[in-house]
Amino acid sequence: MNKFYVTTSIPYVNAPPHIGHALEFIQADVLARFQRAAGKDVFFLIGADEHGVKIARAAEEAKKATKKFVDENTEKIKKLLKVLNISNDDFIRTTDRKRHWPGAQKLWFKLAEAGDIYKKKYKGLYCAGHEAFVTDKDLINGACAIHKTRPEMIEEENYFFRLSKYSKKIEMFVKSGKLKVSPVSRKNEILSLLKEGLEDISFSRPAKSLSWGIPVPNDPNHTMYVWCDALSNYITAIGYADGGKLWKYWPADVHVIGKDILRFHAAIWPGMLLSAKLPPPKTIFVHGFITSGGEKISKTIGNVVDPFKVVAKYGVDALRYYLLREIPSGEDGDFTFEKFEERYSADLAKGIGNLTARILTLAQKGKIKPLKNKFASKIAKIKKDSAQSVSEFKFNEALEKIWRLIALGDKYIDVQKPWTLESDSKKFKEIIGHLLFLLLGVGELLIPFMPETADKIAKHVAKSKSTVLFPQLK
Ligand code: ME8
Repeated sequence: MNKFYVTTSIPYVNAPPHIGHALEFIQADVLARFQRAAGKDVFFLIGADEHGVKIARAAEEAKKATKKFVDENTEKIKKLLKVLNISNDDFIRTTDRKRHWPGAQKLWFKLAEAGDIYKKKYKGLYCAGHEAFVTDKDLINGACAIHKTRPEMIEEENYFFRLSKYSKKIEMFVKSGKLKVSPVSRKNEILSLLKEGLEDISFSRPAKSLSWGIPVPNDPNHTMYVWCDALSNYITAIGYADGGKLWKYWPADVHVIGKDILRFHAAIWPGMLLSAKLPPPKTIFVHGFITSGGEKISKTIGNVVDPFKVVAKYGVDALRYYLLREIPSGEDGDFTFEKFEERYSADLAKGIGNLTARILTLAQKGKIKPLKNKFASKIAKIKKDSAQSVSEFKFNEALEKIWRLIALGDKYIDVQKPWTLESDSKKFKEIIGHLLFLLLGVGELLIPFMPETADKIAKHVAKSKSTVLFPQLK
């Protein structure tokens, strides 16, 4: 099987995309680029979650027509993908009536056919932030622990999905690794939930309280629950409704998601797939949350980090590097401009930037070809080790290993002092030849992480022309 299908979650478009979304896009992009470079037939999907109470309300508050409001915010996601140099092959919107609606409705039919959809009167607390019913466990002093807002008491007749029926099977999938959940801490978290047994979940809302969504097939008085609509994006985008050449990509090899939506992906989604007689995704990789100065990122606190501004000031690869290197990929991590500038200065300007400039400035002095023998085995070893880290989703470790090669290059120059030699001497050419080979190796290793830098290195080595990859900060 030479295919590799990777997805990110689809952000809600109630607000412009933030640094947390950037992290997720970049992590998934590393996986896609890594597998492409390894020769896999990659399909990389991103999208936008455009339905639900939260979005309809945000549009109202902005005094905009809902469609116009979601169009604008989705455009911002697409713009961010460009700015971050994300190599997604496709983009699915849940308001897409050609691809997404028919697929989501077909899935509903399949669940109904399996006898897994039924109607029930229900009374519960609904948190619009979660787009889910919550229980007392989710509340602190009556307010949602995550969103800090009071959930609404709702009593209505809804369609339910018989998730309870699949609880044991999903547990088996996760336990056995047929559905791998990474890191292991998240696997344990979901297993403890599965051990308690899953309850059936509400799968629709009356159209009078939620009209911004996909109508339930054959019952326009009901709108599909936003999570049922959203999760199905992973299959509707690749032609679930009517087959076609993209369908070969299912099951997904990796869903990249954040820790707050683990339950939806590792419990509800496999349940839906089981009911529809489709295989589960192979792996769910769960990243942590980015805080800003140690606090949850929030408009009220005023610590929102705008990824567009960071890229405009420091360049795309500086942001990619920071998010991949400083945030331990499966855990929470912090963003501050102070830390960002520290990393930038030490690892980029003085690290890879300086090494590249030193080598290429010296290489300009003569027509020097990269020489393979000295560093080849070291590079091969780091390639293998960093690939292992990527396969475990440990992007920070992979980069740390690649930076060892940079340190090795620096040390070699300092010891050999090539600037003390005649530039047409054999020794000089040899030393610089080894260094050029090392630099090419670094560049190649960086392709998935910092594609623009990797490209610049390859081009400048080919032309023997010096360059400033990361200018010193003023
Ligand atoms: O959950 N740091 O959308 P969303 C890191 N539409 N990641 C963060 C983050 C932070 N501070 N805040 C959010 C949704 N995320 C649904 C998904 S998928 C079928 C539907 C992550 O915009 C979050 O964990 O609230 C999730 O993976 C992604 O951003 C989108 O979050």
